[in-house]
Amino acid sequence: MSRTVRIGAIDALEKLPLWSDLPGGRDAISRTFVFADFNAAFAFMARVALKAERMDHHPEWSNVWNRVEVTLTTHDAGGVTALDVEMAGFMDTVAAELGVR
Ligand code: H2B
Repeated sequence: MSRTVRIGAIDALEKLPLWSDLPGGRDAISRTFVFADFNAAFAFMARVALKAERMDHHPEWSNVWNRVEVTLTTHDAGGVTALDVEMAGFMDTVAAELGVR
């Protein structure tokens, strides 16, 4: 069962100017974070991981050295929900604190 109502990427992106929708029709939002080095990128991931566990809402992401590529969608709902907007906003805040480029 959906934990929350699907709002869709278009509505979500109105609140998230640094995020994009995905090509190919999947209802999800993405952002690539580039930090000074691996230490900052991994600090970002560590802080987000704790938040994800608290929310029971987990990003799809990959990391190569100073770069973290993130896709957010709510699997239970089959698309973007308020949970993704909350997580994206949290990521933006943490990334800014860690000096994202
Ligand atoms: N994360 C995301 N992004 N979407 C989900 O639907 C989701 C999740 N569901 N994390 C949670 C875990 C679910 O698998 C557990 C069983 O609540």
